[in-house]
Amino acid sequence: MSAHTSSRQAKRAAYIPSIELLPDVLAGSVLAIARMISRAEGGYAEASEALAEIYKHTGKAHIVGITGVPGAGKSTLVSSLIKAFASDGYKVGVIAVDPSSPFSGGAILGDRVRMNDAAQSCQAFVRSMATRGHLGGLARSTLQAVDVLDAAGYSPIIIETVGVGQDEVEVVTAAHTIVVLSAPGLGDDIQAIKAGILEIADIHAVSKCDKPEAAAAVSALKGMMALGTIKANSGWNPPVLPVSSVSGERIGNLKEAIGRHWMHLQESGELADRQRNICKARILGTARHLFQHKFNEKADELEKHIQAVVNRDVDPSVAARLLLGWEGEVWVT
Ligand SMILES: Nc1nc2c(ncn2[C@@H]2O[C@H](COP(=O)(O)OP(=O)(O)OP(=O)(O)O)[C@@H](O)[C@H]2O)c(=O)[nH]1
Ligand SMILES: [Mg+2]
Repeated sequence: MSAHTSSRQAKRAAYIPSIELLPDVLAGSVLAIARMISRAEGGYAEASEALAEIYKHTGKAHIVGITGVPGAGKSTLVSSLIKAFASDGYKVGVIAVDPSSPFSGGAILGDRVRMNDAAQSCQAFVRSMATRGHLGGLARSTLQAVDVLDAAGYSPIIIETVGVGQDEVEVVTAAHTIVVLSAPGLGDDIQAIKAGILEIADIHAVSKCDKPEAAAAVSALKGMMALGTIKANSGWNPPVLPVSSVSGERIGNLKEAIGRHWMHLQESGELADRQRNICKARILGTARHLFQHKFNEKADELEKHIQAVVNRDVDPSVAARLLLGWEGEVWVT
């Protein structure tokens, strides 16, 4: 037997079934948590029972989404927030969704180093998850990773994601508090308008306030809030907060605003509605992905329907219903 084969066998022998990792995950073992997240990310069927068990232990953490256009300063801000929350005694979890784009490969490595530095000094848990190759499964596995951290006692749990793409928006809207980060001087004042993510903000942060251009971005955002261009969530007026991760300036303000929003959700009773909405979105998101998966399996059948529609034998809506095995007369517009 070659050394290679025996080391592979040893590895296989060392595989601990996910369900057996569960007590260690709940006890906060970093190794068990990391393994469980890998299995969620890898879509291991074997892990689904453990993840279902884990879900029963969730619902305690404050989940904070941080989003913004590429280069807005999200990762740098997350590193600063880790330190700020940890110094108040919080056990911070971070899931950073990497766009895996060829343009940000270097930045991601830099992010990891920076965040890991912040994490190591404060016992925070930081994990990057790649989007590449995960089309459709990203939201599911990211939120399962959040579940793992929640069950293990982390709070707040920060999800960092670039605000483009349906999956990323799905991820960030699963947070209780959403921070949209805008950066000054990246073309126009408020790039996030174009990305359509301003509306989802509970808190607007403007990064790089050590730069003089930041003031213009802050006043433009405040002006839009005053004009009602951006819809405010009921009973909560989203603040516009300049921050600088470089000078550390006003990171405390952002930390306090995040805490204040969490209190607001609890005191106003809005938290229950948000929780319901998050559950609904997770069910529907997963159902949509399962459907997509089913369609992918039916590629040959779809080909036949396409040909039939091209030939004018059937119309597209009949073909769609045949593809779905849709019974009855329901007319969907
Ligand atoms: N001057 C200044 N530069 C900053 C600040 N925050 C971030 N930067 C710089 O802005 C660049 C982008 O920061 P990142 O934190 O990687 O931005 P990001 O939003 O995570 O980027 P992606 O993950 O690629 O979308 C880096 O060169 C940072 O050093 C800040 O507060 N002040
Ligand atoms: Mg980043």
